[in-house]
This record gives sequence, C-alpha cells and structure tokens, in this order.
Amino acid sequence: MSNIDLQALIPNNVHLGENRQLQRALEHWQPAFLNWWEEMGPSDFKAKEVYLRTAVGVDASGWASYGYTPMPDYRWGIFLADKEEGRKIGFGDHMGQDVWQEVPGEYRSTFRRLIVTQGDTEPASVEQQRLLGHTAPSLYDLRNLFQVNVEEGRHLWAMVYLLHAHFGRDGREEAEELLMRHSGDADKPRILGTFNEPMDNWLSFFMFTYFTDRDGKFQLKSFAESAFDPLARTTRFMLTEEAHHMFVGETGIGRVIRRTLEVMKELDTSDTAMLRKAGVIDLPTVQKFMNFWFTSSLDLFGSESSSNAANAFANGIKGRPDEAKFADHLELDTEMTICVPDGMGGMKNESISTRVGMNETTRLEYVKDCNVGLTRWNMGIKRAGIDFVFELPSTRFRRSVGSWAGVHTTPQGTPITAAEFEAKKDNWLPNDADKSFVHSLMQRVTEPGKMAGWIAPPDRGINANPVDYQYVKL
Ligand code: BYC
Repeated sequence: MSNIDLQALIPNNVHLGENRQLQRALEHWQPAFLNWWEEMGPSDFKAKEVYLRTAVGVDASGWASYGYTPMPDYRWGIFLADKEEGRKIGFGDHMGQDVWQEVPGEYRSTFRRLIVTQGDTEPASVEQQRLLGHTAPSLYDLRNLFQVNVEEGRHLWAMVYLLHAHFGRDGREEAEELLMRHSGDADKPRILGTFNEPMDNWLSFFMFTYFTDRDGKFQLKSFAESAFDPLARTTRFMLTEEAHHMFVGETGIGRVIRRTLEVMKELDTSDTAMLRKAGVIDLPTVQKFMNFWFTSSLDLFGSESSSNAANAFANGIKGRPDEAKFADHLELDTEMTICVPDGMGGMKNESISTRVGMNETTRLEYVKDCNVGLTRWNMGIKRAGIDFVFELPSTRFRRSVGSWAGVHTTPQGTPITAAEFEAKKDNWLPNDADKSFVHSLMQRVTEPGKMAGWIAPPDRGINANPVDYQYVKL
C-alpha cells in the first residue's frame, strides 16, 4: 500500500514533494480553496470541534482515523487508490491496450470537460448545504452533515489535482473557475441542474444524499473504468467515501419514516392534518420530496441518446458502472430500445446503438439501486401494519434533460397535457404548503442523544460510539 504523507502541507500519496512545480501550483490554489470554504462552506461553525473521519491510508481495511477537528483544520488531501500493475483498458476501441498515465492529446478536451463537470458538483453540494447546520435535528446528524461536507471538499481536491497535474495552464484556470461558480448564482451557476436547487430543510438533505449522491456513485463507477489511470484511481478512492454519504441518506429517510409510523400508530390515524399537527412528516409528503429529488437526479445522467456518451465509451474515457459484468465490452453493432415521445401526445419505442444509449444504461442501473432502499422502507411500513407503498416515479416523469424534457406525464410515465399536469402537480411534487410545513419543523436540537420530534434516533452511533456521544462540541 502506498503511504500517505500526512505531514505535508497538502497530505498526499502521489509523491507531491517530488514534483516541485505541481506542488507549488497546488499550494497556490490551497488558500483560494480555504477562502472559499470560509465564505461558502458551513456557516458559523468554524471553531467548533467535530468528530470527523480523516483519510490516513487508501487500502480497503481501515483507511480512516476518527478524532475531533475544527473543520477548517481538516486534512484535505490527494489520495489515489493504489496502482494496479499491468492494468489494461477494459472496453471500447482501445480495449486490451495498456491504460494511459497521461491524457492523449486527441481526448484532452473531453476529459477536461468531464473532470470539470464532476469537480463542479462537489463544492456545489457544500454550498447548497451551507445553512443546514443551524437546524440539525441532533448532534449526530450535525456531525454527519459536516463529514459529508468535508469529504465533498476533498473530492473537489481530487479533481483539482487531475486538472493541475495533467491539463497544464487550462487545468489551472479551470481549477480557479471551480471556486468562482456558485450554486444558484444567477450569473455564474453550477454546471448541472440539481446542484443549483435550494436546500433549506433536512428532508431534502436526506433525499439529496440518497438520490443525488447515488448519481455520484454511478458516475464515479463509470470513471473508475476509465483508460486514463489517474482518473480511475482517484475515483476508486472517492467511492469509498461516497458510501457513507448514501448511508446518511438511506438511514435519514428511514428514520423520518420510522418516526411517522410511530405517531401514526399512537394516534391511530393516517390523516395528514393530524400527523402534521403532531409534528411528523406524513408519508405522502415524503413521497413528493422523493419524486422531486429522484427526477432531478435522473437528469444528471444526460440524454437517453447521446453521441457524447458514445464517443466517451468508444474512446475509453468513461465506461459503464461495473463494466466487467457486461458481456460485450465493445458494443460495436449492438442495439438497445428506448422509449421516446411520439410527437402526438403518446410514446413509441426506438432502436438506438448501445453506444449511443450509454447514459440510459447507466441511468437504469441507478434506478435499480435506488429501489433497494424503497424496498426496505416499504417492508418497515408493512411490518407496522400500515397500508402505504413508496414508489419511484417513471424515468419519463418531470424530466428537464433528454427525450422527455418538457413533456408532461403522470408519475407512472403516461403522457398528459400541460393543463392536466398543472391541475395535478400539487399531488405529485412538494407544493408551497408542504415546503413551508417541512420548513416549520426545522428546529435545532443540540443536547447529545436528543432528536427532533420528526425523526427517530439512529440504530447506532458513529465508529462504535453511543448515539448520545458529543459528536460536535458546540
Ligand atoms: N444539467 O450528450 P448529453 C456527484 C448537458 S454527482 C445541465 O446527454 P453527456 C455528487 C451536457 O453537459 C455526479 N446540463 O450529455 C453528488 C451537454 O452539454 P454540452 C457528477 C446537462 O455529455 C452529490 C449537453 O447537456 N458527475 O458526484 O452524454 C454531491 C448534452 O447532453 C445535464 C458527472 O456528472 C444536466 N443535468 O452526459 C456531490 C460526471 N445533463 O457539452 C457530488 C461528469 C447533460 O453539449 N459528467 N447536460 O455543452 C458527465 O459524464 C456528463 O457530462 C453527463 C452528461 C453525464 C452529465
């Protein structure tokens, strides 16, 4: 296993000390990053000690160490998974050749665009979550929020390292720009839609970490297959951190549901008004938030039919998640079927080449993965003897990117008119009353072990500590 130089100004396992020019460039970027963290990162918690996990190695067994750290002192660093000697390209037109340690000139701009897009999402999510610390439902949740935030900051470092190390002056300029665009900024927004959505409540945070971080998982898995080895190694290590973010989402949503079920049984009611009066989030409202964040995240995979995606696959830039499990790694003359609007208010099947359909293939894998949590939550609801089932909407519902962009459908994916959609949308997506109700629940709880009334406690604490551990010293 390669050792991490933790003493360096920028902790790393890439022998940064041996490349003075690169080291200087990154040390020049570091204060800009810290300024950004100060201005755009979690507000008002600067000096507080948080029980954080920090990377100290990159091997699978115990890479992390836990301890109290004020967030600005977190050791953001550059960690690549260990090099796999003799690694070969696993898909596309260069299949079987040695992987690349440098970016081939002809693919440079595509790689740069994708790395910048990936890099842009990381600080964007920190910006979106900036104010959530003020309304955390417990110290445990507050700590998890901050853990997610510092790791997204580190993921930005991961992409900035690639830009600096492999893209020369353009890369350095892009790295600066990553700190200039801001989530929701009218003039300089973040690149992808979801990362400009406001997030002023914890239900949205849990939905985001469940659905949007899971897009991150699938995009990173695609990059982990890349022929550009430093990108593959960087993203493989990022995936180990990403798992905790999705855990926060899955258990967060699960705890919201569990608390609602308790109160439904106590009061023997499923009446929305009564449940809201009792201070819990009724299940139909949870479903609406799910509909919103899931569909927003579906857009992040790009168009169903995309020549960009076909080229990225052909050229070895971006594979499919877990490429090895697919039978054919070339997909030269193969086809797949997608469902598209027929232009007359209905839908039709269309055959496209598998390469052109790569975004859709990845999106469908993602949907399967999203459903795992729903199955678990639905089992809990059934066990509680309550008649309610969560369902993910169709991939045709509420899309802003791809074949279904701007086409109105029901959550089941049946095309309808704009007027029908308008009349029903309040039943399907959070309306103003739902949002202000959820917002009204957001009151800060800071006593160790105590939870806000709308969420159940977690089953266990972090790193074998009890739930009532002092996860943040306020
Ligand atoms: N919003 O050919 P198409 C994460 C653009 S999340 C706005 O279909 P392509 C994280 C597209 O850029 C993972 N624009 O696109 C999670 C293209 O523009 P240009 C983030 C969009 O290239 C939580 C045009 O539409 N990582 O890590 O096949 C917290 C044509 O589209 C959107 C990545 O996304 C959109 N939703 O695929 C923290 C991986 N979708 O170039 C972090 C890097 C598409 O024609 N990105 N467009 O001007 C990619 O691999 C690809 O850019 C995409 C799109 C999958 C996003």
